[in-house]
Amino acid sequence: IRSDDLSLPEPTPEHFRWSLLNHLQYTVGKSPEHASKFDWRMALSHAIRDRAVNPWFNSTRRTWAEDRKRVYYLSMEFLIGRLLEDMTINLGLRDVVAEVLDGFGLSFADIAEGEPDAALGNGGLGRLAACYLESMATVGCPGYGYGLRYEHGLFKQSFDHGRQVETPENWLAEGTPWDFTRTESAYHVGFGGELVEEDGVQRWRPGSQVLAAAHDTPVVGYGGRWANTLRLWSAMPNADLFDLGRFNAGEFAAASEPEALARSLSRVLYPNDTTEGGKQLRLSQEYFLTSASVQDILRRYLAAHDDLSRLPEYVAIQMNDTHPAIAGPELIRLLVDEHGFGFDAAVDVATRVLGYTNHTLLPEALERWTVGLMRQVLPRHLQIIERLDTQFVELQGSRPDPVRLISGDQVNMGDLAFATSHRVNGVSALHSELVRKELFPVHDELHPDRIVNITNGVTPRRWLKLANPELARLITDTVGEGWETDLERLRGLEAHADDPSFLDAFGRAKHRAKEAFAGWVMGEHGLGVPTDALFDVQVKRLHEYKRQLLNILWTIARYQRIKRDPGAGWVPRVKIFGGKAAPSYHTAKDIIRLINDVSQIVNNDPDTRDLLRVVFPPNYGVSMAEKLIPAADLSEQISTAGMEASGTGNMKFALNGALTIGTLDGANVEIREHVGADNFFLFGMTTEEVAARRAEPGHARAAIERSQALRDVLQAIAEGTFSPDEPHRYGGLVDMLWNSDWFLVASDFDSYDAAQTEVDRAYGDSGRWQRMAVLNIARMGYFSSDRSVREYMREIWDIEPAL
Ligand code: 26M
Repeated sequence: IRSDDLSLPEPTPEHFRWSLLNHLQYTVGKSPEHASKFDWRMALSHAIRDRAVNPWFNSTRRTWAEDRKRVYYLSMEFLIGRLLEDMTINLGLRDVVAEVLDGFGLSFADIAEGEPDAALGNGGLGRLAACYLESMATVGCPGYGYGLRYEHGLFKQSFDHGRQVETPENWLAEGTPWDFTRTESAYHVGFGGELVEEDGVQRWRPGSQVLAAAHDTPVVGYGGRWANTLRLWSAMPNADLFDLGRFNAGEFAAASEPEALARSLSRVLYPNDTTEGGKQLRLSQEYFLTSASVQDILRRYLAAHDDLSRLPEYVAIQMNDTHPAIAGPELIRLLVDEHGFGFDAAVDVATRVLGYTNHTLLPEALERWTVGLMRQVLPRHLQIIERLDTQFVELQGSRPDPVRLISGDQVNMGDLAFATSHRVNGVSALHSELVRKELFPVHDELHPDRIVNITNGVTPRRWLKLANPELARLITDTVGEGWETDLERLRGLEAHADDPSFLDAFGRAKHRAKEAFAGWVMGEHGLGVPTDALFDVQVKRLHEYKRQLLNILWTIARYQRIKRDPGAGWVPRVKIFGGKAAPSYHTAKDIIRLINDVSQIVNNDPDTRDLLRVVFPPNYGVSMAEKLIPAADLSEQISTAGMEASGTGNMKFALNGALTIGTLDGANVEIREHVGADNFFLFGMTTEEVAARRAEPGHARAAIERSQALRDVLQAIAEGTFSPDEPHRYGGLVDMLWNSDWFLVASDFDSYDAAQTEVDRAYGDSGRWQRMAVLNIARMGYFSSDRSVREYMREIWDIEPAL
C-alpha cells in the first residue's frame, strides 16, 4: 500500500461525521451516549489532525524531492495557545465541523473552549514565534520550529486580595492530541565533564548525558496547501541514570535523583521576560534545545548530502534572541571535532548559516553567563568562544577599548550571537536603528551590511478570522475573499469609510464583540462590565517600561474629576487591564496590586460606577486576548519611547478596529505612519527627549510640581485612599515617582492626559470614531506576519517560497 492509497476522501459532512465517531470509539474508547465534552474534543482533534497529515507528508516529500533549502527557527518559546480551531480554519473545515457537531447537539465554540492553551512562552517573543510558524506554512517556506516541550508552561495567575499568586500550569495533564512522539529521533546532549587530548586534538568528554526526544506537531498553513513541523524536545534520562542497585537497597529517592535532574531540563518554562542571571538550569535548557536541534539539522542534511561546506546553501538557522546563541559554538564544535573542519572554515560555515533576531535593548535583558559557569557546563564551547573572542579583538585592529565577547568574567551572548551570524535584525524600524547606534555600534562598523530591519507582524488568520468572526465576515462581504492571505486587500475598506451603513455594520460587530467579552468575564470571573462604555484596554506583561502605572494613575485622576464634577458629560469608560508579573519582580507586583485596589474603590463608589469601571481579569494569555482584542475601542501602547522593541499587541488591536493611544515607540511609529496621524492618538516624549530628560536632575519632582492633577493623584495614593487598611502600602511606588522615575511616568503624564481628552472628544462623535477605526483596519495590511516572513526569506534566509 502506498501512502497515496491511504488518502482521505473529500471532507464531506458524511465522512467527517464517520471520522468523528470512529475516533470517539477507537481512539477515545467512548460511545456517543457516554462521551463527555472532553471526549468529544479529543475525538474531534484527532479527526482534524488526520486531515493535517496529507498536506504535511506532501510538503515534506516535496522539500526532499526538490532538495530545498529549509529554515530552522530556534526558540526557547512558542506561545501557540489553542490549536483546534486554528487547524480547523486553516484546513478549511470550520463549516463542516460546525454542521457535524450541531447534528450531535454540540457547539464547536463550546468544545473548542475546553482546550488548554499551550502557554510555552512568556509574551511577545514567544507569540511572535507562533505567528511566524503559521505564516511560514501559509506562504510555503519550508521550515521547522525547534523548541522545548515544557511540562509546565507559564504559571497560572490568580489574585488574593489583589495580590498576584502563581500556581503551576499543567497543560499536559490530560494529554495532548496534537503531537506525534518520535522516540526514534533522540539525541544525546552532553554536559560538564572535561577536555582531554587525543592524538594531539582536544576532545570533550561530557560528565553526563541527557536524551532529547522529539515530539512533532504539524503546522498547517491557511488553505492547507503547505505544512511544516514544530519539533519540541523533551528531556529523558539515559536508562543508566536510574540506579537499580540503590533502588533495590530501598533508597528510592536517591535512586531517582539523577533521573529527576535530567527531566528538569524540560520541566518548566522560566517565567521571566528579562534575564535573572546566574541560573545553571537555564543555561542547560538553552544548550539542550540548541544541541538537539543542531544535531537533528546536520543529520537531516547529511541524509541527502555529504559536503558540509555547502551547508549554507541548504540550511538557515534563525536564533530567536540570544537564548539559543550557543548554536554558533555548537555548530563550530561539531564541524571541527566531529567532521574534520579547520577552525576558520567551521566559523565561516556557521556564520553563513546563522541569523540572530534581537528583541530588546534593556541592559538587564542581555544574557551574560559567567566564565566559571560556562566552564562547568560547557567547557569545550567556552574554549571555542575564547578563540572567537581573540579573533574578534584582532579584527578591531588598534581600537583602544575593543568590544569583547568575554569581558571580565562574563560571556556576552549578544556579542557572540552577532559575531557568529551573517544577519542581525531588529523587530521594528526604530528598534533596528537603536540596535545599530546604541547596542552594536562597533560590530556595525566592522560589518556594515549585517544589521537589517524586519518589522514584526501578526497572523490575520488567528487574530482576525478566528478571534473576530463577525468582523471577518463583514470584511469578506465588503472586499471579497482572499484578504486572509493578501492582507493588503483590506485597503478596499477605505472606499467604505464614509458609508453610514457600512460604519453601522462595523459598529454592530464591535458591539457584539463587547457583549461577548462582557458575558465571558461575568461568567468566568463575576466581573460586571457595561457594554455601552468605551473599552480602554492595556494587556501585556507587567513591566515598568510598559507603564501600566501611567495608565492607572490617569484612571485615578479621572475618578477624582468625576467625583468633583459628576455632571460634566463624561464619556463612560471601562479600563481593562491584563498581564502577569515575573514572580520576583516586586515593583510590577505592587502595580498589579494597586490596579486591583483602585478597582475595588472605583467600582464600588455609587458616584462613579456608571461612568468609570476598572477590571483586571486574572491570567491573561492567548485565549483571553482572542476574546478581548476584538472588543477593544482603545489600545494602550504607552511605553517610554525607545524601550518597547516593537510590540505586536498594538498590531492586533488596530487590525480589529481599536484606535491606539501611544508613544513614538517600537512599531507604533510605523503603525501611525500607515494608518495616518489623524487616526492615532499620539503623546509623550521622543527617544531623544527621553535621553535628555533623564539627564536632568530632579526631573520627576519638577514634573509632578507642574501637574496639579498628578499631585492630587499621588496624594490620594499616599493617604491610603485605595488601601484604607494599610495607608502606606504604596509608599515605595509614590516615593519612586517623586525621586527617580526612570520610566518618566511623571514627565509624560500631562501629555497623556491631553491625548485622553482627545480620545473622549473623538468617541463622543461615534461616526467620526468609527471612520477612524475603519481606516485603521484598512491600512494594517503591512503588519501581516506573511509580509515579515517573506522579508526574512529574502533578506536573511535566501529561501524561495515553495508555493
Ligand atoms: C531570558 C532568560 C531567562 C528567562 C527568560 C528570558 C527571557 C524570556 C523572554 C527574556 C526575554 C524574553 O522575551 C522578550 C520579549 O518578549 N521581547 C518582546 O519581543 C517582541 C517580539 O519581537 C516585541 O514585540 C516586544 O517589544 C519585546 O518586548
